[in-house]
Amino acid sequence: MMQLYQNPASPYVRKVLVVLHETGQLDSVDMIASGGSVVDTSKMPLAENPLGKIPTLVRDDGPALYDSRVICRYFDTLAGAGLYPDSRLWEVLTLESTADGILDAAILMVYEARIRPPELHYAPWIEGQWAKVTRSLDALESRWMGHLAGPLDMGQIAVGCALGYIDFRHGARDWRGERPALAEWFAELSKRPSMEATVPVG
Ligand code: 99T
Repeated sequence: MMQLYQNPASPYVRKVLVVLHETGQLDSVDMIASGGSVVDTSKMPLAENPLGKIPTLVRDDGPALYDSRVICRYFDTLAGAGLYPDSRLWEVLTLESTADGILDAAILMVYEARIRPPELHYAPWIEGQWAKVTRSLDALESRWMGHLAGPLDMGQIAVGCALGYIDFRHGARDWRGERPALAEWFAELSKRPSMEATVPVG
């Protein structure tokens, strides 16, 4: 049985869980509770993933897989689910990269506040991270809505997980006001059972 090191607060883990839901593979994975940070690696799968991050997937027949992009594509391939259609592969991968970049910035903001001592907090750095998020959301609103309206693919799943994480950790910052199309799209996506079952907690 494969083992997925995971935590219900992690949006990268959520990408994998949504893929498992959407492709009917939940039963093929044992969920291993994990978590931590760069300063607390005691529950991280360090032997399997030297980066000390989750998600990490341990397989019976080969090296462990990481990161979320690799694991999601692996499960898509196992199921032949078509979440990376050839006809728009580069768009899907770039959309997933955009969503993951939003997450990277949003999480660095959380780590800055949670891990670094208050006297070392640097407001321009925090707002620079948030500017990455808002520029990316603007790009989604102005350039990607046509793609988002199409059949479900990995780019859409990643964007859904990114928006869910902004609500979860940065709920005080209103991202919907100036982006009505994206907000409406996210409200619809959130009704999918795979999204409802994986709402972040922690
Ligand atoms: O950075 C660390 O040392 C530990 N952090 C993580 O493991 C986070 C958990 S989300 N995961 C990643 O950074 C994975 C990124 C990778 N590129 C991927 O898998 O796509 C924790 C969120 C929270 O607690 O708010």
